[in-house]
Amino acid sequence: MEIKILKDILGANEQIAAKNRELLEKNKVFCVNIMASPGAGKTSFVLQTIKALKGKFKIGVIEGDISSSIDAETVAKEGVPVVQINTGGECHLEAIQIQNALNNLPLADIDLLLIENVGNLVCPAEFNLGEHLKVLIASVPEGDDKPFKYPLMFTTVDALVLNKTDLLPYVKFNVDNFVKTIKNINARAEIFKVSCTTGDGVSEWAKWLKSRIK
Ligand SMILES: Nc1nc2c(ncn2[C@@H]2O[C@H](COP(=O)(O)OP(=O)(O)OP(=O)(O)O)[C@@H](O)[C@H]2O)c(=O)[nH]1
Ligand SMILES: [Mg+2]
Repeated sequence: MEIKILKDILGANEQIAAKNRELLEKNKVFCVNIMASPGAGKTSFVLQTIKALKGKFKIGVIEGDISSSIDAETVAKEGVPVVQINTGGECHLEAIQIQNALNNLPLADIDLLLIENVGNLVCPAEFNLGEHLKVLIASVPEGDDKPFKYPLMFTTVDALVLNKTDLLPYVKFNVDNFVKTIKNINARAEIFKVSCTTGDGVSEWAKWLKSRIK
């Protein structure tokens, strides 16, 4: 019985996600769903991506959080349109919330839409939003064993960004093993090593994203 309920929720979500994708394509908007655990650096990564690409694309942002508009306020300072979704307790964004947010964004004036999902390494992976790309940010202080513990998230994404590489001298984290593990469980994922604090590696990510948009 429980399984049936879950199927119904996911089925309804898929239908709305497909509608979101239609609306995005009608407006020529490329959409990226950014997922990660709390504090991995999603907002910092959104800011770095805006900085790297704002001369080339008109960017919009959807911020997902259980509560507060802290991240939306931070991103709005970059002068891009932002909508904050508060889930009120849910640990992930769903397609219906994105549908609502899309109705509140100037889609005709956006080429690239970045969605910051709710900080969580499990639930967001189960819900398609209508996005073109799913990106996971893993960060050095979380440890290099996370692909084994949260496999769905790591196997679902199109790109894996290892953030906070500036902390590598201080934290036990084997980058080579981590990369090897990702390649084993998700061979198609592009892997980027970045520091959102120093800006290291961001240009490689921006270049790849640009190529995907075109
Ligand atoms: N050293 C270091 N700190 C970073 C880096 N990127 C982000 N941080 C710090 O990590 C903390 C969390 O960053 P956020 O960008 O807010 O992370 P988030 O994933 O958006 O967090 P939530 O939205 O709360 O889940 C902040 O103190 C950032 O300054 C990095 O590359 N290196
Ligand atoms: Mg954030």
